[in-house]
Amino acid sequence: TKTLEETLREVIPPKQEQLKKLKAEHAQTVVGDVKVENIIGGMRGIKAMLWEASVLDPIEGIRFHGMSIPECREVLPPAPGGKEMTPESMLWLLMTGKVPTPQQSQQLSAELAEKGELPSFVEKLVDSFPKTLHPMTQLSMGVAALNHDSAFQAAYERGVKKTEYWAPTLEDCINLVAKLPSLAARIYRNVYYPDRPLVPIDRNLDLTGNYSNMLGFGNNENMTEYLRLYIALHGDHEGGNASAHTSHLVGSTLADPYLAYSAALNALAGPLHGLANQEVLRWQIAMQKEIGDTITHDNIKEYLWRTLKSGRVVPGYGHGVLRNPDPRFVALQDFCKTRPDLQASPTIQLVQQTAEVAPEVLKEHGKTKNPYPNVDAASGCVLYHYGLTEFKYYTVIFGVSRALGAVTQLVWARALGLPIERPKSYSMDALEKLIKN
Ligand code: AMX
Repeated sequence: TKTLEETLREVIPPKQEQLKKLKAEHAQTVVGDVKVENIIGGMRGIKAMLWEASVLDPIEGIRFHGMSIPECREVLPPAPGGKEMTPESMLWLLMTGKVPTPQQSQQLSAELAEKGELPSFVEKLVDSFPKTLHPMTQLSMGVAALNHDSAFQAAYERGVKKTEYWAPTLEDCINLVAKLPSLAARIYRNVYYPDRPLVPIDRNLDLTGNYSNMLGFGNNENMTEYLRLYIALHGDHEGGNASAHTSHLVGSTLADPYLAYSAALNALAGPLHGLANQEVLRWQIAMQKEIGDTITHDNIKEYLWRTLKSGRVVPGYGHGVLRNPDPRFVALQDFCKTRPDLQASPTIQLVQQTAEVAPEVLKEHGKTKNPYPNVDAASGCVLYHYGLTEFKYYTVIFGVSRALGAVTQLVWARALGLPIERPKSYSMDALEKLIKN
């Protein structure tokens, strides 16, 4: 059976041809226009990036190489003994556009386990951080430091040809994905359980099996399965979101994948983006405390209005592109619906009931273009129920996941020879001049 690199060697040339043809035949074809509102509105709506692995439809949600989330859950291989698609299977799909065989997926798991250990200087670096340093800052710094051993950087210094850039980039990307669980789990242990012994990588486990084990949930197969689904689902959300775009932008300078992804993690750490999952749980728990045991739609509604009237956003609702409930939210809810223990959890019930009430309240409030839940509305409550109650850590799990899409793009950007990013900006005066002409 073919390895990931061998499969990529087959799929890259036809894509290179496709791009050549697009350039030759359509370089001047207009596919949209730019309005002043796009320029002052965070570039929203401008079609301005090439991103191969996934496309986000405002109504349907994300598709990975054309496949919806339910389709992926159906066909992507699970871990041995499990049911949920694994992040390795998703990575294979994102990178190659093909569904891996169970054997290929397991082969990739074995490669990741083999490469999963951290260099000792990174372990020492992470161990030296104060416990009070946010886990996302720790993750970003740890990832940046991994560039010490970058294969791309070494190849670039040797003067490797541009057409060969993608292969050492792939090597770095696989190493990065492999090392993220050890790094992320070390941060968790250092910050919250400094007396616990560190758990070594088990070569017989998949990436998430090891991550769950290192976090201390190895004997809870439901939690491990949830993490597999969570990490596979959050892997990619097309290119324009802040973390993915940051990784692509930094990578377009030919900075190595560790530097590019470290930058992406800093974008993910903002409360309007990945940090929202930490905020959702904090907000739901505060609601739970205030409302007490008798949860009704009316008292949830009242709490929602209080949040909005105090000038805050409702975390976990709204989206830059989506105009419907997020299918990732639906998939996580679906996971809960099949498990009676989760259905009985008061926190999960509160999250579900909030999702029944919030869209109407947000519509009445009349500001957000999308009153429906996004993935972050649901992702934290299951972690909380299974005992991972430290919300400040939640975005780190998102950070372990988002690497799947980011590294895929780094490999493809180099395989396709995409240039350094450089959009045009205007001052307001220059914009007014442009309008007058
Ligand atoms: N609660 C209250 N107000 C909201 C809102 C929410 N959940 N979502 C949007 N709005 C407000 C905006 O703040 C904005 O108000 P303003 O005109 O006073 O500035 C107005 O509605 C219009 O915003 P929009 O065009 O609908 O959204 P956007 O594209 O500018 O922003 C997002 C998208 C996600 C940042 C925004 O919906 C938000 O802040 N949501 C809450 C935080 C959150 O859940 N983020 C996670 C998103 C998913 C992810 O990246 N992980």
